[in-house]
Amino acid sequence: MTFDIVTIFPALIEATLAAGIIGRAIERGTLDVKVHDLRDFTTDRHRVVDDVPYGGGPGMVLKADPIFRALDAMEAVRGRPLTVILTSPQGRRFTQADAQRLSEVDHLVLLCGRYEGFDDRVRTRVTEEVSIGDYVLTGGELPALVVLDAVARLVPGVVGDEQSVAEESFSRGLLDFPHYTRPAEIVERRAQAVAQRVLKVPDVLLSGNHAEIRRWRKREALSRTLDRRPDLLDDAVLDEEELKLLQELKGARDGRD
Ligand code: JD8
Repeated sequence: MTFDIVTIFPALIEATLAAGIIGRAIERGTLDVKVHDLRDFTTDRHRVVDDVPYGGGPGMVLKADPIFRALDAMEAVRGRPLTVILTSPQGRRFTQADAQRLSEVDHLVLLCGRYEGFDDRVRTRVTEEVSIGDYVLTGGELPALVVLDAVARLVPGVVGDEQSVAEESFSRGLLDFPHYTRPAEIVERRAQAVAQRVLKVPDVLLSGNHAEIRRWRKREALSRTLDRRPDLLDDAVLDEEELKLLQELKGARDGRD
């Protein structure tokens, strides 16, 4: 899969993409990410990408013309219409379902805004406008990286273990179960503590009983989801065992409150 990212901060994008799973997928050629400096698509001597807003007011607006030139150049290379994603606070909320859907296309353009955003006429070339959440950021680079990360990790071959991607609980609509690694006991030593505590790994995980472990993980994932994100249960895809466990957990909970 290929991503073209247009930004006035190419170094920020490149540094982030060099690390971790995405970085390795780029090295292997499973992913191709081209980062374009918006200033390379200006035509004036000072490479100006922004201007004052019509109607007055504070802040600057990204000019439409460099964006149009960047998109025209990419379209000429690809030889077909582009799928252009714009990240902005005005976008629809970006979800895992969007990541899933976009991972099936073979090329995406991500436009990163700054300042007060783009000249609105840029939107004539935008396929989808998405927001990553309800908080205010200073620009579109971090949102574009979030979208790329969520989409790219669903592309076959990017994450080593295909099975873990398919089974991970968020894509099934649940929160993850708790994870532990060695040692089996940690003696907590805190300067102000009256007594020392021993932090143990749940016995079931050391039991070697894989049917029991699977069931415990299901229960924990459901319990956490019920506690922290009950809204997710409305759309979760649950098997028969999970539905039964959920009824039990809800029953135990009603007994308490
Ligand atoms: C793109 C410019 C900053 C936005 C004036 C300061 C997404 N969830 C999200 N929060 N913020 C963004 C986002 C913010 C951006 C740009 C995305 C380009 N800004 C602007 C409008 C008000 N500021 C985002 N996705």
